[in-house]
Amino acid sequence: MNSWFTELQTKDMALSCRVTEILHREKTPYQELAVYNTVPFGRMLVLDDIIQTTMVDEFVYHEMIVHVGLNTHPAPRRVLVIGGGDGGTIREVVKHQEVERAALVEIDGRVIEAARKFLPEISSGLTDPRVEIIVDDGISYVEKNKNTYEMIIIDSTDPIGAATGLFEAAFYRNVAEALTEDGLFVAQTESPFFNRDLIRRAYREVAEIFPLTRLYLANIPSYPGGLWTFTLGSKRHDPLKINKPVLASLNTKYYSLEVHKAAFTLPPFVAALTK
Ligand code: AG3
Repeated sequence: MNSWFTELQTKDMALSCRVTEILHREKTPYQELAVYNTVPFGRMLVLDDIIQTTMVDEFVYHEMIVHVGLNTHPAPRRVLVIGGGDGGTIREVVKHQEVERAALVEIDGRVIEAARKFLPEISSGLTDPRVEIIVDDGISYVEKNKNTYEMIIIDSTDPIGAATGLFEAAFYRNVAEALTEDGLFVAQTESPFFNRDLIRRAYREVAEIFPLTRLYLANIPSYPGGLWTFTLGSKRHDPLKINKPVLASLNTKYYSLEVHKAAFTLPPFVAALTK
């Protein structure tokens, strides 16, 4: 097979990779879903022609969206993941023994099914008995659940279509209310090269609602520009003041206590987005 998959990362820039096999393709009620096997990234999950996660670099994203926040909170018992139907975020959440209940609220049940079938290494955590899977709209779910979670993780697609509401002030306010009094949240907030306005606006809105707001970075080569941001909003605990050890049982490949701290060291052009 000699075909290529191309993601138009911005309207003027593309990432192409050689596909060895089309494992799955379907039109769900929400989007076009595909799983390809590729030479550079191995199996990859693609939604509406946008790369969501790949076997080669998924660990960076999933470890960093989860462990920074969970290691910051002294006793995270209930965790909510919005989006993340592939299960990679949940897989990292359930590595924390103190987590008693982890809810996954994914709007498109087909993403969960495709991940179970074609990405078992990523979706493995979905079978953990502490996990509750809810196929629903995350925006209305957080509105209905108040004062419940120590941590909320927003593992969304890019801010286009249905996901735009996950990057808005009204949603962040509902997230704050769904958190317990010392809760915190982390959202993936795109590229500091190509989504500066979005990052700046999200940061400002979170900072208006949460006493503590921090931006941090990780390297994810299959995403536009490779360098990626996460925005953390916290009611009490500061990710820069953690003194929890990193449990060996987390078994991480990117996250460590040093990386946790280093991730908040922002190059000036990124720090400028927080001012
Ligand atoms: N969420 C998607 C991150 C955005 C990727 N953007 C892009 N390739 N243009 C990842 C979900 C993984 N659980």
